[in-house]
Amino acid sequence: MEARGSSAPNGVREWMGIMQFPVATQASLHDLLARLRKDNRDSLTILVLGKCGVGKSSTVNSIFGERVCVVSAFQSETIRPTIASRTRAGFTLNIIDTPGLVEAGCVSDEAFDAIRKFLLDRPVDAVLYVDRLDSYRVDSLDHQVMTTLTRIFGPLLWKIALLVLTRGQIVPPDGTNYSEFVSRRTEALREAIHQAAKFKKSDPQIPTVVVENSGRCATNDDGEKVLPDKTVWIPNLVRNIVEVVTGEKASTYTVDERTIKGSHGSWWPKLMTIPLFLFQLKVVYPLIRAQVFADIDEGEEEE
Ligand SMILES: Nc1nc2c(ncn2[C@@H]2O[C@H](COP(=O)(O)OP(=O)(O)OP(=O)(O)O)[C@@H](O)[C@H]2O)c(=O)[nH]1
Ligand SMILES: [Mg+2]
Repeated sequence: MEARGSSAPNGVREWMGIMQFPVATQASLHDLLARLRKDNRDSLTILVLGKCGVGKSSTVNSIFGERVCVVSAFQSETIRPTIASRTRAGFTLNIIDTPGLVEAGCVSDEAFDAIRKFLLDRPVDAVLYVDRLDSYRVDSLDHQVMTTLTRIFGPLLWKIALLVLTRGQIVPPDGTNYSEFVSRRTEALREAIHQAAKFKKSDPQIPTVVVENSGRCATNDDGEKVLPDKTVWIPNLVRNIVEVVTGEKASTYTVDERTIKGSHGSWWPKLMTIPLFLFQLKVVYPLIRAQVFADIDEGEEEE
């Protein structure tokens, strides 16, 4: 049987970064790769999306275990979509890092355009929608970003998406319990996504994973990076991605010509042109015609 998943580009570099993970993390990752191979997949393509500076590139680097993307605290370093690929034991992992979806306080049309063009004919197996855990509000800009994602890429994008919350090592304000803080932030973002994605009430919630990309992330006795609630987050993130990919709802998302031309989801304005044309033909045109003939008759009578 032919292997499933998006194809690997030629000349892909060996995934050396995996070897710098502690042995326990490496073992978990190898188990997960084996699960994918069992599902007859020899490659995986992950798309990373989110606002500026939320930690998209840092998360890509954390997954690969090496610096494949430029990261900066002070300016947008990711100016166009880029794909990084690494191969390990016959399996290829491709991750597409993208520019921030917000520019100067507004949704960046330029970023959306660049992403949809980049995605043409590049099937995506899973999407990471990245935001910060240490933000307290879901504001109108968040809603705009999510709604624009749905409008441009279609609701299917969210069906293969995971919500990834960076800066997982925070100390919640006002003595709030860590788990409670994570739940409240997660719920607020999930609700906004649920609305923007036009999910039904019965649709499952988007899976959520907390990560900590800082080099100063706490570790457990095995040297694995852990969150304040002791979750070993790198295998947890990859496990969630594997579940999205192998789950019942799994589907490889492709941006087609229709999406590129910007017509996704906007069929109704076109449909509206038909009654408008008929209205002009049957009502406006006869009225104008009658008025013109009336004017001509009037002119002739005056002569
Ligand atoms: N403490 C901490 N800092 C993080 C984390 N993730 C990212 N950062 C920092 O946040 C800043 C922005 O990170 P990037 O990875 O460049 O963010 P980005 O979303 O790729 O940014 P753009 O490409 O500009 O949209 C950098 O200073 C990172 O070191 C995290 O989990 N914890
Ligand atoms: Mg970046």
